[in-house]
Amino acid sequence: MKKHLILMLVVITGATVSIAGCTSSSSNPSPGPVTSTITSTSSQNSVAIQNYAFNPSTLTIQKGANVTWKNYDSVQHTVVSDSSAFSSPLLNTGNTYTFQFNDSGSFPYYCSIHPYMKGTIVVK
Ligand SMILES: [Cu+2]
Repeated sequence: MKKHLILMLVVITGATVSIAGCTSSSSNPSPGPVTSTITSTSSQNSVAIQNYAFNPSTLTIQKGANVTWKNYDSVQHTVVSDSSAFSSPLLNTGNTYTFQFNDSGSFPYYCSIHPYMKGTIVVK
């Protein structure tokens, strides 16, 4: 009788864990408990500046998340928003620039030194 009860408890606990695991993995790709929208601020989104181009050229992120650009070229670049929402200083080789997006929308940007270099951050 007692053995039966323990076995049932194990089965129930196992089922609960697997359901919780499914739910969190499908709604949020990052590990850890799903508490609020704040979780997206900790996610690392990066754009490489390489060969006179932004890679990826279009990046979709969650509202409140950071984006970090890193210059891999041997020349200086900048990251300047079309709408002046953000603007980096001159980035030397290996330098990074990080901006937090607290407003949703589409944010096209370019390099002020090479205006043909274009990218877009989409904030959902
Ligand atoms: Cu440039």
